Amino acid sequence: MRAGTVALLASWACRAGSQGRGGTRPYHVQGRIARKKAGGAFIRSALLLLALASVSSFAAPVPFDGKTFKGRIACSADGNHNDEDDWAASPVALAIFAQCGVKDRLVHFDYNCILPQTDLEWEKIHAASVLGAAERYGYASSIFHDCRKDLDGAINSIAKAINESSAENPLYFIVAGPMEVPFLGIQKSEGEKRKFVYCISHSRWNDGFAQKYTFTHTKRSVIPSGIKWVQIRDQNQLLSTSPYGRPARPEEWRPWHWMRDSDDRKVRFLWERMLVSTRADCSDAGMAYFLMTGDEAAENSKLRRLLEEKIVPTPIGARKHVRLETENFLTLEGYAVEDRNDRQASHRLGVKLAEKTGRIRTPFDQPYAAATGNYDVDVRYFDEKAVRSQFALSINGVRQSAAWNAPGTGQGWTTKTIPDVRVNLGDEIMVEVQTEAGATGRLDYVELKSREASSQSADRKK
Ligand SMILES: [Ca+2]
Ligand SMILES: [Ca+2]
Repeated sequence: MRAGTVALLASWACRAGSQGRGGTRPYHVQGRIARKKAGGAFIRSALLLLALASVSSFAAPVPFDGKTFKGRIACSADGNHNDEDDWAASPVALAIFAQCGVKDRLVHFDYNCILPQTDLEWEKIHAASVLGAAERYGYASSIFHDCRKDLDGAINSIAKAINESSAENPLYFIVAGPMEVPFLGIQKSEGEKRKFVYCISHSRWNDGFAQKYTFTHTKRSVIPSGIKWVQIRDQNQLLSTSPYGRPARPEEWRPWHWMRDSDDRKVRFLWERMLVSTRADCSDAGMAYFLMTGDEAAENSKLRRLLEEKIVPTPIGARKHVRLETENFLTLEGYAVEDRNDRQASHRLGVKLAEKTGRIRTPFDQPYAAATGNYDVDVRYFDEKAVRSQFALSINGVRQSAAWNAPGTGQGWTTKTIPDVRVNLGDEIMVEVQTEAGATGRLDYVELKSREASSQSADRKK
């Protein structure tokens, strides 16, 4: 199902006049313009604009092309309670940036960011990890902030980094701890700068949804303010070789022996910090690897290639699959985030109706995504027994298929695929729901799956 050609042209015409990726885009207006001005002259001028516009002006936000990093990087890590894994993950993340040659792009790094509880000994050990890696890999010490010693410094540093952002100089903010400190920094920043900030997360814990802690804020405290949320897959699956809650066993250490046996003292330091953590887990560093590559599947061998063999990976350009968690949509209308720790739901989070009807909307603005692409779009929704719900997907206000009904057979999470949907960066993705009384209209995610191998390779060359 293809968006109307005219709407598409109008969309392109509007985009050509906008001020780059971060410009305000009148999503709904685009559809209306399309319908009103579908005359030949308009189409001709739209085609002309399309022809004249350089491809690069719509280029995908590819933060790193293997040589140059476009924008800046900030990180917030915990490590002072709950899990020792950041004692290893923080140094590995710093090693990844340094080995990619972008350490001057890191403008903020706060650590020990769990505020409700702490452990003084853990704070010291994590500080030794962070500052030890900073010294060995040659970072400026002024960008590092211990949240337990200088919370104001951490908050002011985040706000400063955000305030210096623009469409040409975005901030990629890796969230490797809960949301309290990032929230305080974001709250202190200038509101109109937040749309140039991409928060990257891979876990519901970091998103602020923890069972054993009472956090005041979650990612929803910042998403409606215009922060872009980038949820990559759970990095524990590939980068943690021992489970949470107990020390690693000998066979679980084995995959990391290349660190132990390295000729590079900096790499041996990473091994030492992993040993100290007792956990064979640097999963939060997977977000740093993603930021350098667009690859959501960082694994041991890829880290070895970069950190030990010093081979900088070629970024993938545009991701073939981009999953947008519904809980991260910019605008929830009649909807609220639902945290019932549902292991069947992606990231164990979703949204459900707070009213009888509702819709969720978000601009498609993700790093390592094609500027324009044709996708099969999965919408994952919940089928409830004996209750009817109807769902519909729209791009820029244009329906992409007939609305579909949940079967009402109680089969639970169900995926509807809408084939061949054209989506440009900046387009608004919307899911609308109508239900009978008592239905929840649960939604888990919307996933864009590229159909275009040819355009993927074209994007890779950019
Ligand atoms: Ca962490
Ligand atoms: Ca979800």
